[in-house]
Amino acid sequence: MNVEKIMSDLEKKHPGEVEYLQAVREVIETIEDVYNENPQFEANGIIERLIEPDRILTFKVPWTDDEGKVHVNLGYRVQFNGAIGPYKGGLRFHPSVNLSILKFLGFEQIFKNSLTTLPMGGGKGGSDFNPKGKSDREIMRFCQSFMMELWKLIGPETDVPAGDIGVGGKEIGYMFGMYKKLAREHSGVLTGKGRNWGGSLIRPEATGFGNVYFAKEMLATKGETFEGKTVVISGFGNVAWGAALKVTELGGKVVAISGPDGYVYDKDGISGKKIDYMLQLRATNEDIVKPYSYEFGAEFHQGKRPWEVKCDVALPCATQNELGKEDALTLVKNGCICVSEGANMPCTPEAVEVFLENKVLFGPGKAANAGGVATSGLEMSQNSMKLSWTRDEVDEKLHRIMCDIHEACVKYGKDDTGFVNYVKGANIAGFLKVADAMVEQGVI
Ligand code: NDP
Ligand code: 2IT
Repeated sequence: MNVEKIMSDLEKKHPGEVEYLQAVREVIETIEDVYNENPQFEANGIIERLIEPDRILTFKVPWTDDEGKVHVNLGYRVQFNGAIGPYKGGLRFHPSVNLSILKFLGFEQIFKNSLTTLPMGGGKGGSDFNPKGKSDREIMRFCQSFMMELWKLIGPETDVPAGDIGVGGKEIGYMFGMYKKLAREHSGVLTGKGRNWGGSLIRPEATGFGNVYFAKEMLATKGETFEGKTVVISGFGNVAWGAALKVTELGGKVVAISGPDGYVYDKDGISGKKIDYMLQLRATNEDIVKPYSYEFGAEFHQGKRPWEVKCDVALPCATQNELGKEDALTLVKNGCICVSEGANMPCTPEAVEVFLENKVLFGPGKAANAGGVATSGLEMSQNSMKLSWTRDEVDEKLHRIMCDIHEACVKYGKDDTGFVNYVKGANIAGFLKVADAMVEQGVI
């Protein structure tokens, strides 16, 4: 494989799709050796077939606001690769959404889903719709309009979307309602459903829990635990709150958490009812973290990112490319020993390089945040069997899966000095399973 040739051809075909090109480059650079050692991959054009999505659906989503004004957003579904199972991946509603972002997310999802050990292909979708400041009825009308197009492409054995940024239980509910009406079936077509209509326990907190389980395994390779560790988390969404809960449960102290308005530093730790309070703030759609500082006497740092806070462990859980080289250097200087990505691709390639050079335990998103989609996979299993597992059963399976993912990363990422490059490990382990399946299924 010639990495530079592949990248320059791809760039010519898709100019300006920076996030997508960034994600592809990271994977192909790390799998190059394994690819070249297996001539059947080149003979079957695996890389050329893997880096282009199977198909992309683009559609308009018209909806009417509470004042009667008509709006038009763009909707997408990228079905990237279905070699090991039905397409599976979230839907993102955020004004920044474009095809480059959804293609990067769909591409990452292929390897992440492969790592979970469950039979799921990779996909992603969403819209540039901004749910912030919208009423419930506006969100409902948008979700219904979105599903009136999307339903033709998805199904419990074809493509199973879920949540991501801006899409939580409420949006999944509205979309499921419309799918059910159009398809005339009550099935596991979406995950992250409500508990009473097919949802799985633990799914809302699964990504955050899984991220902390993964970090726990990384720390254990150095004889360390979360007990007494200082932790900093970015974002305050679905992923961040699950991570904050689990860190606290394992004896760590979350001292900073960020929202769109800046970050709070609370030396006493953000736990228990303080997390409940932040969840309430989030539900109001207002500034997220500033009121926290009044309520609990914590410091508020307007418009700043939390990476300047001294910590042992950093968990970036907001969005892509939110932690750059300077942030990474600051974290290293302050003694941070572990970074585990709750978000997808939150660290820039330059930041990742800093962590690897300084032998920081670095868990890439496609391994470290796979707990969310893994629990979606467990939801699909429960739907197929028409039964539901207890909280403990789901949590135990999630924990096992995260340990297995860690083991796979170590298997393929450990070098002669004993250092584990989890980026390389995750990419190779995720890739091999998909590539073997593609070879076995022929050129399609
Ligand atoms: P939420 O919408 O619940 O929260 C996202 C948080 O990130 C919010 O605080 C949001 O602030 C902030 N954010 C979003 N976009 C941007 C941006 N462009 N710039 C700065 N801040 C931003 O989403 P989730 O918690 O579900 O997702 C967070 C991350 O985790 C994403 O990268 C997602 O892909 C990833 N992930 C999610 C999984 C899931 O199951 N939900 C599973 C695996 C990964 P604001 O509202 O102001 O934009
Ligand atoms: O990025 C992700 O893995 C998710 N948003 C979850 C996808 C899913 O299908 O549960």
